[in-house]
Amino acid sequence: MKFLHCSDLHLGKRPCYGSEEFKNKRFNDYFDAFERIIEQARENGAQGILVAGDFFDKKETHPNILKNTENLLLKCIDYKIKVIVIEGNHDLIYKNKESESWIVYLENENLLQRPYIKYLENNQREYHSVKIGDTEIFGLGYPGAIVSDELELFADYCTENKIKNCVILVHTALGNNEFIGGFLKDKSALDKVKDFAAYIGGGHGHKFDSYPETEPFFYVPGSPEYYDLNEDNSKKKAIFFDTSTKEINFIQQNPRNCIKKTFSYESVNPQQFKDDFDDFLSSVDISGEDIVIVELKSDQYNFIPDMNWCEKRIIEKGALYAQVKLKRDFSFSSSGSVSRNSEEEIEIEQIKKWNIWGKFAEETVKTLSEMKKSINEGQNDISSIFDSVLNIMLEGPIGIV
Ligand SMILES: [Mn+2]
Repeated sequence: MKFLHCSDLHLGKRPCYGSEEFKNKRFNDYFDAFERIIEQARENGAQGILVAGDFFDKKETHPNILKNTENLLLKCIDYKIKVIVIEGNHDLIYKNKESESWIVYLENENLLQRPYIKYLENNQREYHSVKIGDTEIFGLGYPGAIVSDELELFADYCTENKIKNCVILVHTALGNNEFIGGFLKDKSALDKVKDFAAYIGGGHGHKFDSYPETEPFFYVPGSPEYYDLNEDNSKKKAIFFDTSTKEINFIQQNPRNCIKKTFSYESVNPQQFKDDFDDFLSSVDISGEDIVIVELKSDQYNFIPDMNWCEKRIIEKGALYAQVKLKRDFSFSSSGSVSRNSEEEIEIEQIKKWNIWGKFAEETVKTLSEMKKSINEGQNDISSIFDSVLNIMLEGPIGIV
C-alpha cells in the first residue's frame, strides 16, 4: 500500500490578530495546505492519506470549517484516496463523548476512516484498526504523558495477535516539551513496537523528525502550514511510503511566505531610528501575500523604538501582516555593577521574592512566556500550560495529558 503521511493540519485555525484580510487568508491557508497534500498524494499514486492527529484546530467547529473540510474529503473520494485520521490533542474528544466529535461525524458520513482504541474496564483495550489493501493501520490517538505505556501495551497486543508489518499512527513526537506535554522523552519506547510495524507515523511536533538516526521507522512530518510563525519552514514535509517496496520519499511543504529579518540599530534618536528603519525596509522585497517578522536588535538600553510605527510601516510597504519584536541583550558587565541578560532574567529575579512561586521562579517565567505566546497565536485554552507549572511544582517536570 502506498500512502502519504501528514499531520497537524489544524483545519479551522484563524488568527485573532492582524487585519480582516490577513485573518481570512490565514483561515484559508490551512485548507490550501491540505489540498496540496491531496494533490501530492494523487501525483504519487498514494491509496491513502494518513493524518496523525490535530486534523482540526479545535474540538468545536463552524459551518464553513465543516463545509471546506467535507469538500476536500469529497475530492479524495473522487481521486479514490482513502483518508485515515486519528485525533490529536487539539481535536481530542474524551471517552464516552464520541458523539460530540466532528471526526466521528465525518467517519459516520463515510468521508474518512478512524483507527482508534476502545478503553474497556480493568485497563483493557480494544484496538479498532482500518485496512487499506492488506495493510492494517492502527491508531493510538493522543496518549499524552502515558505514550510509553501505550506503546508497550500495544506491543503486547501485537505479540499475542501475531501482528506483522502494520502501520501505527500516534500523536506524539520526540522530545521533552513539558509545556505542551505528550512528547516522547524516552525514544526507546518506540523500539518496543518496531518489530510489528512497517511504519510508525507520529505528529504533535510541528517540525520534521525521525527515529532512529540510521534506518528510521518513526517519522513526524511537521505541520504543513505555520501553526506558530516561529516554526522552521524547511522542516515541513509529507512522507510518502510504500509498505511493499519500503520506498520512502519526503515531500517538502510550502507554507505562506514568511520573511524573517533582523534590524540592528545604533541610533537612539527617534527620527534617526525611523530613517534608518526605512532604509532597511527599502532593501526588503515585500509582496501583498507576505508575512514579515522583524527583530530589532541593539545594545542601546535607554531608547525603546516605536514598534507599532514599525509594523505600520511594513504594512504600508504592502505586507499582509507585520510583527516587530524587540530583542535586547542587557549586559552591563563592563560596569561590573549590574548583570542582566534578558527580560526573562529580570522577571525571574522579581518572582524569586514571591512566597510560594519564588521557589519555581524559572518555571513560572517560562510558563508565563508560553502562555503569552499561545494567546498571541490565538489559542485561548491555556489551562494545559498552567497545569504544567502546577505539575512541576508538585512533582517535578512531567508531561501533561
Ligand atoms: Mn498540533
